[in-house]
Amino acid sequence: MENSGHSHGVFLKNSNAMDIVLQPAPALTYRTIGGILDFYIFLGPTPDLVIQQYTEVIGRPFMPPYWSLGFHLCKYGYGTADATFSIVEKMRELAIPQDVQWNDIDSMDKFKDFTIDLDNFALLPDMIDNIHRNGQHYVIMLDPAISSSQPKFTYAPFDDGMAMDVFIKNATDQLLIGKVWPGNTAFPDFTNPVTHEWWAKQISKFHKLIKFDGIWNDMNEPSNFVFGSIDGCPGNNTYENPPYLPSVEGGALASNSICVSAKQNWSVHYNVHNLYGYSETMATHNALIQVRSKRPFVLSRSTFPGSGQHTAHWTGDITSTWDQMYHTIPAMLNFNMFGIPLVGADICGFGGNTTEPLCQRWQQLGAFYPFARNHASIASMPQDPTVFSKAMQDSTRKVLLTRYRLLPYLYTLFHRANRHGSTVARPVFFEYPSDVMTYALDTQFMWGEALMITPVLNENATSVTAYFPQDIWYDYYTGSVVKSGLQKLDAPMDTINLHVRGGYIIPMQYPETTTTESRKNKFLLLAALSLTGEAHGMLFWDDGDSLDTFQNKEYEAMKFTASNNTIVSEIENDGYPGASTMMLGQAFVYGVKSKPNQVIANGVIVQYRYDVINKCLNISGMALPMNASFNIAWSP
Ligand code: MIG
Repeated sequence: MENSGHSHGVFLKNSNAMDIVLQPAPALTYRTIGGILDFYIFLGPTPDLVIQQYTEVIGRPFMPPYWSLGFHLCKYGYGTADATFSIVEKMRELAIPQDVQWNDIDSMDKFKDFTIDLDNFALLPDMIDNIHRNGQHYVIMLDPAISSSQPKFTYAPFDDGMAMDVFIKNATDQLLIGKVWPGNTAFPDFTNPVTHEWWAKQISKFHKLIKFDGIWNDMNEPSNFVFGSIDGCPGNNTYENPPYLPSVEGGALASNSICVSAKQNWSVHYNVHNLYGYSETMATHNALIQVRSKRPFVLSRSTFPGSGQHTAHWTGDITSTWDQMYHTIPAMLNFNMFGIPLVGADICGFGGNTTEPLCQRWQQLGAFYPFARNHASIASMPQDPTVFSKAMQDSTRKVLLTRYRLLPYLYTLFHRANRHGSTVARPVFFEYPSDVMTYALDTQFMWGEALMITPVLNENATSVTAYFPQDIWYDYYTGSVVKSGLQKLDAPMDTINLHVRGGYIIPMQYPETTTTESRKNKFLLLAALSLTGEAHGMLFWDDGDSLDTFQNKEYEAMKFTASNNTIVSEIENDGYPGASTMMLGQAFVYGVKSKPNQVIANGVIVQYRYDVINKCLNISGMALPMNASFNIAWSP
């Protein structure tokens, strides 16, 4: 941000190890130990334009499948398919929304990729069938390191990989062997096109066994339990011992990873270490397309500029503390600026044990992570919503239903990220670049232009102080107006504060406990009027799962405009094959100054209620086809 309120961006495109030091000057010093000095300057001048320009260079984020915007549950160490499934069932019984169930490495046979532990997870295929029959989805983990020390012909992924020559070699051209979960392992070189073929082949074979929908790429820094390799790394080697060493973890480049003198197709590992996860998720993304012929979902721990084209991201192993929960907000906002908008942290924390109040508040915050997954370590107590009190379950159901209701808005934001590179979850200053009070605000954030989210981040708090930039703001739930400036808001345990910005129209849909079901429901509009009685918004909609719906024009795109006591829609593209089932059932208009005498939708008188205290109009009982323009007018 410049003092003028304008902004710009600077990007050094370089994959080598580097220090970036913030100087008091103020200035940044980059010290990179290799590669090309490719600098880009993005002139903005708005923060949003800076990110649009940056993502034009690095690649725009992929369009996520609709189901991946639902709520995900995972834990390392469920132990059995039964134990996993009982949670899915309990979630259904309690009617708490869940779209996706995951398993971690404990579902594998001795932690080997592409295997199932038949003693404990033999029922996995049945569970996945059931999950699919209920309109839900399932994600597996694939670590990059491939077990290398079993007898020949007992583990095809390794044998095939040897035959196809996909594994990374050390400086003297022998197979580089490290140690990860399965024991001794080889590391696929995902910068080699042949490796992509091999990876897709393994994924396709495994998919015949279990019908997973998405893939989780962990340990892809790449992470290694031994230094460099089981034989260490060459001693007097300039790559391993460069003249300058940035302040890397463990005091050596190969620490917790593989030897940087190792050889890859793109270059020596020294140059492409930071692209390991990037290249792996490229391969995983493309393999999923080949295998499922649907929009892929990949989650990766390691990322690089441009990874947003192929993968979602989570922020790794955080602990279950109030302080770490707070830090997930800047992390999520950073990754939106990095062009990886589908990002979230492990809801309720990964390591350590959560408490019920922490998890309750974290479920509320996490319902507004673009990627919303509750995940915990093997040593942590179970922390899915089903294990807590009824009050906690009720508030989690409530906030997840709110998320599901808002998904058409979120999905539209993802479409805009995909087409133009804008952020989805964004810092408040992105919308108010001339208001310096917003610059350091990291305890609240926005979805797009229109929705302000203010979570509770402190234990025992039942109120929260929020900053509202100069504008007109409505309470999302009631439509009551909140004044600009610092405001103390009530925040009872069962509620997260949400506010809608005047001038915007938010498309919504009646929620169900899966997106498969909610997608069948009618839509709603929330029009938050500006002081002059105007508002606008848009909706992007398609089947949520097919590839390239935008390119093939198989989508609906429409604009909504409110002015002169009327909301009209305008169709920009009418190509979604299911468009005739899209109906508008209800519209809320916030900021209507007086009670209307009548409301007419497409020429017909419709029911409405007017809240004189909050000045809100609630127009219900409609069924307006959304694939044609409609018109809702209230007489003043
Ligand atoms: O060495 O697969 O960040 O989410 O549960 C730890 C087990 C490996 C680290 C991931 C975490 C995952 C865990 N993994």
